[in-house]
Amino acid sequence: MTPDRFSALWRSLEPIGREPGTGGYVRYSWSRADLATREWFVEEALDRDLDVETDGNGNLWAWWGSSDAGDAVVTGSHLDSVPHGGGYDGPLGVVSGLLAIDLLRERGHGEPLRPIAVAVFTEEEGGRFGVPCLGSRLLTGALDPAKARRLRDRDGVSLAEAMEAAGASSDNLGADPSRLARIGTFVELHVEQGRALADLDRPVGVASAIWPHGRWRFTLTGEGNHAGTTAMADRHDPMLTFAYLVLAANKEARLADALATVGRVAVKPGATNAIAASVTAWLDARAPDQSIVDALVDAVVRRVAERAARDGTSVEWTAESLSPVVDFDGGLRDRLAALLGDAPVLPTGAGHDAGVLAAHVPTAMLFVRNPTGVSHAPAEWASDADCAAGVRALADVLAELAYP
Ligand code: HGY
Ligand code: MN
Ligand code: MN
Ligand code: MN
Repeated sequence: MTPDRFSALWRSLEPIGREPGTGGYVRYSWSRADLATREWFVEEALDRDLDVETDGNGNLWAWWGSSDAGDAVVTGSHLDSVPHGGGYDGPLGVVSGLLAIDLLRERGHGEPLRPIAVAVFTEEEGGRFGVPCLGSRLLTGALDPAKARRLRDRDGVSLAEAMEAAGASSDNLGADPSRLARIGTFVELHVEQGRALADLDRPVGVASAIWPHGRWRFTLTGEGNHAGTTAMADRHDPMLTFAYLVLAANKEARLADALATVGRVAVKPGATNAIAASVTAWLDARAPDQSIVDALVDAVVRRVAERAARDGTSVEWTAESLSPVVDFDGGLRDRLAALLGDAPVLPTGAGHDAGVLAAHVPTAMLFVRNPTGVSHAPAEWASDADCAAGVRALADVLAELAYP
């Protein structure tokens, strides 16, 4: 597997959903760009004589070999992006899965004793409907399908309406135990979202754990009024409370050696000449340990409530999605690290479908070096040479697991 071989397949996917100018990606689930990436995947899978299925949750599965023994070796990742995100987060795992099958065949491997599948999980980023790992959470029963059906995007379109508009039925959303039972192991290859491999000067690593993390929605309510006729002393401006929320999250995270981000905000009415009536803000909090996340959120809520009392505003908050810590299967992790020439073993603060699957099947993750360390932004990058090394590593892992 050469860098050019990797690049040839990569370049066929790369332009889909990329914004001219910024180079960022907008690939929201069930959008036109998403449908184009789905079409790309199905075509590439059929070109490889893989059996392609779309499950009731909209996840795609491309199978090499079939058996009901429940020992399938599944790889893959996701194709959706955060708004204006990078191009490698997700797609690298999907492209690498397809190329790893090519490489196994070139090495002379016939149909695997344990079926191999490349999976594409839908709405991993939660970029459109707000709940990350939507497809894998529905598959595993971690998310109530009725609640999922009602999730709405920024334009008020529900998941059910978006699926139907895309020609997909939302009637079969929900846990799929028989499909889950087919999976023996899940191995997700992903671009590293950090610089650990760059600092170690290694192209491929193995994940040890995913930090616990969650998303909280804060609704700050004040009094809308005219910007030109309301004295400063008479205002109850939720933007002040919002500014304090951002500062409190930042301060508490630094104190706790944790990570807190307020990356999304919605202001109503959102007029230049009107004092905001309400502000909705989303907090993303992460740390190596659940108790640190809990303490951080408690401290932020407490400080914002105190500030709201001073501003004459009110604050309501709710947890939108929580991902507990994931310690990957140590046996599988150590076996793969050894198989890959004592590859570095490292934790990640990013969430993944592998984190959801890990509660049900032995799961591992491979990381590919990202020299910029940047992710969820257009600067996210991996070299063709490192991506080709990732494909070779994934093929070694699939050979180890699917040809016992
Ligand atoms: O948010 C995350 O960590 C993941 O990239 N969805
Ligand atoms: Mn991501
Ligand atoms: Mn990802
Ligand atoms: Mn006016």
